Amino acid sequence: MLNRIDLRGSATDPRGLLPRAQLDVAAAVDAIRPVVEAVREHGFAAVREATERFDGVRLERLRVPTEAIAAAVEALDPEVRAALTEAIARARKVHTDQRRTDVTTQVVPGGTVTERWVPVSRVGLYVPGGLAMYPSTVVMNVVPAQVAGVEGLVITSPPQVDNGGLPDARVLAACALLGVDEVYAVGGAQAIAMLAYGVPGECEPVDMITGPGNIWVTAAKRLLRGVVGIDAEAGPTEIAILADDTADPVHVAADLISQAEHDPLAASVLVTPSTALVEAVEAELTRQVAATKHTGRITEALTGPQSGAVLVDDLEQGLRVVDAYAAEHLEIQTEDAREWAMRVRNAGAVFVGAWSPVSLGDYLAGSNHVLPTGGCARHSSGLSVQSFLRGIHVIEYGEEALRDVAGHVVTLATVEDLPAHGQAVTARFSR
Ligand code: HSO
Ligand code: ZN
Repeated sequence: MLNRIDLRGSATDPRGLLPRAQLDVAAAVDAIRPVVEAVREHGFAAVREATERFDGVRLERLRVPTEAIAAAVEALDPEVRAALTEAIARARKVHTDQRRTDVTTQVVPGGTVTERWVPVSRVGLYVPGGLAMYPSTVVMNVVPAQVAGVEGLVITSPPQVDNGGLPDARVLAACALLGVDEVYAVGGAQAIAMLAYGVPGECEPVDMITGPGNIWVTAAKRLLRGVVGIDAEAGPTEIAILADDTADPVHVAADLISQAEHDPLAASVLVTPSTALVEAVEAELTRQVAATKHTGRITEALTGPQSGAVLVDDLEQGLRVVDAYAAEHLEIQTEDAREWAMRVRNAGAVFVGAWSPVSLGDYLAGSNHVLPTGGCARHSSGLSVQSFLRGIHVIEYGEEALRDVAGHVVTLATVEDLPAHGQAVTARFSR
């Protein structure tokens, strides 16, 4: 089922070895530009017109009444409620421990620099409403923002015809469980424009937008980057597994399938020195794929050019391969898995050993599941408390401390031909 890539005996750079799906976001930007412009110029009328056209819903108000949010959690299946509640509690526990503290450095006596971590004031979270409607993603975006101390947290999600023009009931329920009550029934590019520019009388503009979305949403975020802060552009999900003979093929196959379930463009990659494991995993894939629900899109993902089984000489070469690939999710299913995991340099998140599957991390490990895709793990991290904080340097020098260093300031100002910079210091001492 998987493409075979044999790198044994090869010294070539493994980068670019597995193709990654490319979406044409640039073309989509041109398509959504008029919608974004209309929202900026005409506000409510334009959001309403776009919503009628794209979602088939005529909105009287953009904001969801708070009673509807409360009603959604009342109607939620108790088992779903218990699972979401536990997911929220675990994510809160982990993210709370990870909040950074302010650091003050005494540079010289009488001269300090403090780094203050200050939350973004107002954040908009986009929650998709179609195939990829995930209450767990609401949790993964809202929890770090709340732990960071974001005060204005708003959620927007497309209105559903079958939910009386409100967003999906599970999304509303997740909002209620997280204590978010500012929710809008708006989706697509018009939602991103609403958040970025605001809609007079309906929605105040936000400072930053996070959350996944389809290509139109991604295009609108790209267009409005700069007007507002934007999180990373999420591509199709990816799992890489570094495994040796000690790995259980049943686990390996199940985990490759689990992320392939998201999308026909999802990538599932096995990296191993063991031909026996590849054969055993192939047999398991055939058996398990036939027995699971979304056989069609899983088969498409597993057989696509973005997925494969990579044979390597040994785990050292395997480590170089997974580092070059920089997967969103990396599982280590080897002997001494922890040691290998600690040597990984590029991955969105690393899952260690037989009992830490990616799907645990998707929901209940306590870690965040919003992670860099498309090789962005080489330079970026997943969503965290840090994503919602800005480090502001606070500089506080006294007279003597400034006097002591004044000569150096003047020297550097002169060398850059910016004498007024130097004079701003010397003027303080020349009277
Ligand atoms: N694996 C996805 C997140 C997710 N899985 C949501 C299930 N629901 C991207 O990390
Ligand atoms: Zn997932």
